[in-house]
Amino acid sequence: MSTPARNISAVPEPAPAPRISDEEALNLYYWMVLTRATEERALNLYRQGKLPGSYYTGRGQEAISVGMAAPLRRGADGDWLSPWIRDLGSYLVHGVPVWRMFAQFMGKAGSTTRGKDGNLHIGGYEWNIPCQVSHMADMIPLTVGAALAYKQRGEDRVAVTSFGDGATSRGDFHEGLNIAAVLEVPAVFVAENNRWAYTTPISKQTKVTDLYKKALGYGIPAIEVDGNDVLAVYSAMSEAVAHCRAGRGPRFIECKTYRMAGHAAHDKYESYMPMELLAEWSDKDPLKRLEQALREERTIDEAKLEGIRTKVKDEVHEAVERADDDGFADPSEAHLGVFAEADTDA
Ligand SMILES: Cc1ncc(C[n+]2csc(CCOP(=O)(O)OP(=O)(O)O)c2C)c(N)n1
Ligand SMILES: [Mg+2]
Repeated sequence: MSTPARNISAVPEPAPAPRISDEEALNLYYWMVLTRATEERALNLYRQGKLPGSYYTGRGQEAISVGMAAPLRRGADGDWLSPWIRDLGSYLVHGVPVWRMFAQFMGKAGSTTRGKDGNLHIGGYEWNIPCQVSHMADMIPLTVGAALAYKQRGEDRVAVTSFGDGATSRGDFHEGLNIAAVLEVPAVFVAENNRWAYTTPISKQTKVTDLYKKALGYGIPAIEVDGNDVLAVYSAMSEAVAHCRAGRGPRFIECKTYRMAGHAAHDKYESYMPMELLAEWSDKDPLKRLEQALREERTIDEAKLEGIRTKVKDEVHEAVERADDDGFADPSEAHLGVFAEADTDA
C-alpha cells in the first residue's frame, strides 16, 4: 500500500497576540502618518528638482515598515534592523531623526553618510542599522551574521531584515535562509510581496508566489500576513521576535501588499501596471484601514487623530527647514569612512 502524500505546505498558526492598547495603536498611527508625510514631502522636493537622483516611495507599505520595527529594542545595544528601500518608516521608528532623512535625500552633511550616498542607504551604529547596499538580497547573509554573533555571545538580541519579492529569487536569499535555519540564529526575515520587481510582475520571476513557502522549504517557521494591516504585522512581528529571543531559531513573515507606484519616481508605471489593480489596492490603503479601526473598533475620537496629523505636519516642516539650512560636507572628507583603519596589533 502506498504512503499518503504529506501536506508539506502546512503553515504554523501564529500564537494569538494580545490586543494592543489604544495608546500603542495610536503610536503606530503616529509613525505611519509621519512616514507618509515625510515621503510625500520628499517626492514634492524631488519634483521641484531639489533632490538629486530619484525617489523610491514605500507608499502603501507603511504598515509593514512601521509594524516590523515597532516591537524591536532601539539603540546601539538594541536589535539589528536592516530595512529595504520601501521602509522609510522602519528607519524613523528605529530612531533616525526625520531631518537627517531629508539631509540624506538632499546630500547634505547632516545625512548619515555625510552626503556620500542617497536614498535609504542610511545607517549608524547608534541605531544598530547597517547602511544598506542596493544589491537585492545582499543584506540577508549580513543579517544572519549579526544574528549568529548575538547567539554566540549569549545576548538576547534579534537581527531583522526586510526585502522584496524580487530578492527571493536571488542566491543570497537562499544561502542566507539555509544557514540561518541550520545554525538556528535569532533572525526575522520580512518579505514584502508587493507583486512587482521593477517592471517584472511576480508571475514572471518565480513559480512560488506565496513567498513564505520558500522559507518552509529551508525549515524556518513561516507565516503570511495582510501587509496593509499594521496591527496584523505588529502582532506577527512581536510573536516572531519573542520566539527568537527565547532561542528558538529564525522566523519568516511574508507581508502581502501591492506596490502603489512605479519602482521609483522616474519610472512610468502607467505603461505596464494594470490601473484596476491600483484602484483595488488603494481601497486597502493601510492608513485608511488603521484610521477606520481606530474610529470604529476603538471609538477613538477624530480630534485625537487630527492632533497627531497636525503634530506631524509641524515636525516635517521643521525637518525640511533644518535639512535645507544644513551645509554640504567639505570635499576633502570624500575619502573618509571609505576604508577601515588597519588593526596594527592583530
Ligand atoms: C542583484 C541586483 N540586481 C538588480 C538590481 C536592480 N534593482 C533594484 S530594485 C529591483 C527590483 C526589486 O524588486 P523587489 O525585490 O520585489 O523589491 P521592490 O522594489 O518591489 O520593493 C531591481 C531589479 C539590484 N539592485 N540588485
Ligand atoms: Mg517587489
